[in-house]
Amino acid sequence: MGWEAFSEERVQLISQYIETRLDRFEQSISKQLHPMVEAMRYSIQGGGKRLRPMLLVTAAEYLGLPAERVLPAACAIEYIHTYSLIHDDLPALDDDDTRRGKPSNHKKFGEAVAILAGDALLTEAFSTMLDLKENEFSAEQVLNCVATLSCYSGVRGMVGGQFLDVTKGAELIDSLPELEFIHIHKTGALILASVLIPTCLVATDEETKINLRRYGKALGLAFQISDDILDSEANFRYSRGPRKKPKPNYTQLTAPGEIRDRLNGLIDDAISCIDEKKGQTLIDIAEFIRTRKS
Ligand code: GRG
Repeated sequence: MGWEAFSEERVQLISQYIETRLDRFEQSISKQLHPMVEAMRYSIQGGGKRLRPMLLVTAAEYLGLPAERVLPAACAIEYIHTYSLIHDDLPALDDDDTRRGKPSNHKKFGEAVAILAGDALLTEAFSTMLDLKENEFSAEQVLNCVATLSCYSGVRGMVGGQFLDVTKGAELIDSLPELEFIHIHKTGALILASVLIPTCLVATDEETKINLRRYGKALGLAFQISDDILDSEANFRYSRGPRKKPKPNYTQLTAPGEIRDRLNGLIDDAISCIDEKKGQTLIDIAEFIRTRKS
């Protein structure tokens, strides 16, 4: 099976699980709360690439775990990612009217509901992660997944990176290491968590763990760099209207050729950590990030 067909099949499997999980959740709560679930569903079904759950499932398969067994963890990571996008679009943060080609959550449901939809996805992520218990993992393994998700999505990871991004301001970030520190946390941490979580679920030798960590770290930063490149190449993509604050960006601190070199270096490094005999899909994902157009 080629990469595209495989990726489509995987995205379908993940999306199907996400929908079923949300349906089950809706059925378990009072009818008067169903509009809350509608706001959660609106963003989670919003046509994202499902990159993080794809990575999680693929890293799990690399370690010998079937995709189906880790779907609760894949769903949890997409919930966290989606909550972060809903909150990032709010007027207090990035003030974006659209997301994934449609009105952002607060434009559709209002700010108060959007804040709560993000909060709900964040909390449900941890409850979803606990569903791993149904797939014959031990309590200790599941707890380690919860600890990893909480570490990389919280202040030590994504939230911390976002805090620095918001409070420092583009004009105060004047060096590449400083910019990369923010990107490694804001965007990279969740991508790294996606490949680390499967290592909590199966006995993994130290060398493989170290290599997967290096792969995830390199890929996380590479993803943000590719995002900056896409931003600078297609102004319309995230055109920053008059309401928006300038964002720290690679293109402001490096020459165009240098950004590409940094991206290529990171992707090559990520690929070098993977055993190509069993990790072709992890390599394909890295190559996708090198050349992605969306
Ligand atoms: C609000 C706590 C909090 C955190 C927000 C990641 C983030 C932190 C904000 C998103 C800002 C942004 C657009 C960063 C660029 C990289 C990025 C995360 C892009 C969106 O991810 P994709 O391309 O999105 O995987 P899809 O829609 O495909 O899921």
